[in-house]
Amino acid sequence: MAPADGDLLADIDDGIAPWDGRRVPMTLLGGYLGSGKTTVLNDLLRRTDRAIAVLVNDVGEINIDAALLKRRSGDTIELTDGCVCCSIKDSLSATLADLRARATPPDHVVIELSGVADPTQVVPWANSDGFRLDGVVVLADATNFVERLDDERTRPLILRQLEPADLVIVSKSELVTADERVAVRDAVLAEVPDVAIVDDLDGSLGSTLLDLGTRRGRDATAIPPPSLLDAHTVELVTLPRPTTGAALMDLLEKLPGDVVRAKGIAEGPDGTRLLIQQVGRRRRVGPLPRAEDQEPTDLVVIRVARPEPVRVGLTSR
Ligand SMILES: Nc1nc2c(ncn2[C@@H]2O[C@H](COP(=O)(O)OP(=O)(O)OP(=O)(O)O)[C@@H](O)[C@H]2O)c(=O)[nH]1
Ligand SMILES: [Mg+2]
Ligand SMILES: [Zn+2]
Repeated sequence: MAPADGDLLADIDDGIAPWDGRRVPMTLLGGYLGSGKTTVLNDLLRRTDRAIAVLVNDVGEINIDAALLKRRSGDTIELTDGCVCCSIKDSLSATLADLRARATPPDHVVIELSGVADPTQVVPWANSDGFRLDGVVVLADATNFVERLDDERTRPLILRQLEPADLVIVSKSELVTADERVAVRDAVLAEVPDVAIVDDLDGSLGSTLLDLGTRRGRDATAIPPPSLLDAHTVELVTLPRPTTGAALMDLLEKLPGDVVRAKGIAEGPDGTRLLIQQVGRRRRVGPLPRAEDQEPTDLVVIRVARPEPVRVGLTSR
């Protein structure tokens, strides 16, 4: 049942309180494309024995993150091909209904939001029957946060991601200077003065995600439906099979300069798997451990849309 336009609460709260009224805490993990959400979530799953149900939202047609998380958690649910805060809210409702139908509740639910999601839009689901919001954790990528905040195309989204945060994790702090680290902190605190903030030096702060006990109510209905996904274009690039790390680096070099995020799993020599990660201009191609489980994928390429779309000769489909 699709909600009417702008009627955010129409399809939540099915009216059946599951699990004898117990409410499972839910963490919303947000932050811009490539900021480190999956990395910190993987770290959490590595460190805990708790039965955590993980919902992971990738805006592309293929869910690379789910492949990366499945290695850690048996309970990973994919929300794919759209953004969970706007274009695929129905999928989220259906997924939560499936969880409610389970005889045994998970200990905790973590949703990795898409990199273009506004967490506030998802808060009503986190407080729907059977669940309660535990916290909103937002990643700020130290290598590009100030740049994204200053860029008028990405600033509105960055602000909407920051506003509801209970905790901001400044990721990739080890890649910047101490002065730059301070600049990121200052920039965050200038926008949300009262927020808790921690520096993550190596993606190892997973255990800070849980049990925050959120600090305030958030009025999602007061916020207009977002068009943040619309501000980005998602394309798929077919990768040669098999290929090599060097060939992939070459391909990444040739992508347009306005690519903000690219990721995919390629078939390397001898059936190995190569994980491709690009965030802004920073790119890495490396072997994917436990590769036998993962099918190769196309390369998901996300760009900030411009008023006049530029055709760049990507073989998208
Ligand atoms: N050096 C360093 N690299 C990091 C850190 N956190 C994440 N990365 C790298 O940044 C890239 C993107 O990380 P992800 O965890 O996939 O980011 P994400 O926010 O889940 O990305 P999307 O889901 O696509 O929005 C990967 O290559 C990570 O290895 C960190 O703290 N330090
Ligand atoms: Mg991710
Ligand atoms: Zn959205």
